[in-house]
Amino acid sequence: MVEIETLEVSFVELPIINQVEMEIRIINDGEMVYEDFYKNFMLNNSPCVIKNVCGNWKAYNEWVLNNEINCKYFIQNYGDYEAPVADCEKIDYNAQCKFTMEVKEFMEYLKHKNKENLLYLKDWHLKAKLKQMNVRNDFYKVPEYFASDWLNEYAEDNGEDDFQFVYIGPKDSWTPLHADVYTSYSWSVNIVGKKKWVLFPPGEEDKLRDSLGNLPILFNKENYENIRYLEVIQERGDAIFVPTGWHHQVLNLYDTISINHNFINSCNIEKVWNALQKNLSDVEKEIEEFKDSPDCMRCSKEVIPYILKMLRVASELSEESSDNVHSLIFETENVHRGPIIRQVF
Ligand SMILES: O=C(O)CCC(=O)C(=O)O
Ligand SMILES: [Fe+2]
Repeated sequence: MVEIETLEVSFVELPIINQVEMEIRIINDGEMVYEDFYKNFMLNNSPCVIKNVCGNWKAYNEWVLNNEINCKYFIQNYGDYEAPVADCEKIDYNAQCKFTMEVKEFMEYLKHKNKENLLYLKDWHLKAKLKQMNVRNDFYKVPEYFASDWLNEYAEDNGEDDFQFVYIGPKDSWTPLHADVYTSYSWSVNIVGKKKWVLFPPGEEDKLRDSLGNLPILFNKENYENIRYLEVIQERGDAIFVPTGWHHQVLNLYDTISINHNFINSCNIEKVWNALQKNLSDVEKEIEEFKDSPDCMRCSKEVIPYILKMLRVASELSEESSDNVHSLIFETENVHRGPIIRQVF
């Protein structure tokens, strides 16, 4: 075991995202010490791919048979659970329509070669569900680079919905262009299959907005010029780190399962706080416009709980971060991560 103070921190050279030739860094799990990952990717808010993070996960070994989704396993173990499903071909207000399905029903759908529709099981809180059912839920382990996670700790401590999901989609299913909840970081690991990610550095998405300020549901490079973005192929066993405020869209190139978390820690807390405040004032402006319309009641019913939740999360998180976020960086990480950081080194 190495003392933290004695570690030498070596910086890797990073691509400069203000130049057009952006490229994504690809590293092997364990190849970089935590501090370097922390500084080069989390503090720097740069994306990266980490190879081979999940070889020993139960999910990696039991959910996959002959390099394909082991539908039988899901039917036998989780068949009666309900999961949220998006219909990638039914779009309403610039979002995919969502409903719930029993997992066994979804697996039967997945087995069909000629599918009539394109369904994507996503945002499934499987880990929380198994915990609630008192069933073993150790089907994966958070990669150590992503272990500092105030958002899910907050959710757990307060008995709220967590931000830990399973995604299962057939070839060609997709996720629209978006930035993550509260502009948090996300990580995502491919248990089986392959995804194509398109990632935009913060602010670049503004070039995609229409005259009303709306973003397209999907970015099509044919329709734009001079947009800086990264295209990344994520293979089986790879993790991708999506930094704060980077818009992204995702396409499943094969039948794919992934596990992902949203997370916030000392590196992005300030950005998240600023984004939440901006979000809040945008929503206030929108409400102002609707104030006298007949839709106002419906609108406020939907929007107000959302604002309240944002405010609550923001204030709890900022309390934890104190006035000077930067002074906490790294010291906070070391204290906060406690036993975890010791495992890393
Ligand atoms: O895999 C997907 O379809 C979307 C995942 C995503 O948006 C994320 O991990 O932030
Ligand atoms: Fe996302």
